[in-house]
Amino acid sequence: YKDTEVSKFKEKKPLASLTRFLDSAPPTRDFIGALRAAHLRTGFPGLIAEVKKASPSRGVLRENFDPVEIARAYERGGAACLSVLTDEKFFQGSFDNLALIRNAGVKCPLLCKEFVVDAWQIYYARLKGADAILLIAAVLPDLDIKYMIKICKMLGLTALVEVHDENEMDRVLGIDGIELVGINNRNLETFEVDISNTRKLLEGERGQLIRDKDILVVGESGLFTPDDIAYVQEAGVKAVLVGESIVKQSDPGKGITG
Ligand code: IGP
Repeated sequence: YKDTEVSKFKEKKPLASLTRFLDSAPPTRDFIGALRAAHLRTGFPGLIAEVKKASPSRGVLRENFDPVEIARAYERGGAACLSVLTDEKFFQGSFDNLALIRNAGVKCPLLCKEFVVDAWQIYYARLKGADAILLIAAVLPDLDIKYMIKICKMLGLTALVEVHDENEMDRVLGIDGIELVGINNRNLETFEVDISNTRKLLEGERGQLIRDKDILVVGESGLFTPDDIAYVQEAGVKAVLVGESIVKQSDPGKGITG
């Protein structure tokens, strides 16, 4: 985080000037509403399509990477929302890509995919046009998650809180005000993907509590085929986050419908 665009910005601008700017920023769009509407309309999980150039486990996924072109293709293909990698170090993403897509008039609400460890990154995401931001339970203590959720609410952003095991799911279910939870099927240490993780974390009492709290669950990572989507839908998700399998297609929009 110390070498990022955000920290350079933070050094130059006092928080007061940033909050003044944010007061006049265009409103955010309803991320969860878009996912629920897509699910109701199609009967399939709402799709968050990911604009991702590269990943640590797979290297470069797409050579001719034009973020706006990909975003438009996803929108045409029927994505409900988009996820834009802003992390530079591991994913070759950028906040510029987020701003470019927002300013190109793409209507799908945008998730900023960043490793958030400092509240400043949330303000910066809002400034660059995000409608939602990722908070990863594996890297944030409960107190930070609570504090960051408050900041998100204040800024009109939706927080997607990501978990990848039972312990993280239980922590997150104990925090008030969480509306959107992502289950990552990728093991963060080994990078191995196992989509049965989604099913495992939604079984029994956990699944019941999630339904009682009306939390929308997103199945994340390693989804490639219609069978994979059907499997996580059966497990209880109403939304999915898909990157690799669609960003690699020559027409990423057709990757969605095909
Ligand atoms: C997309 P995939 O396997 O379809 O490309 O996965 C998304 O779930 C993945 O990129 C992701 C991610 C993250 C990336 C999930 N959680 C956290 C960076 C940080």
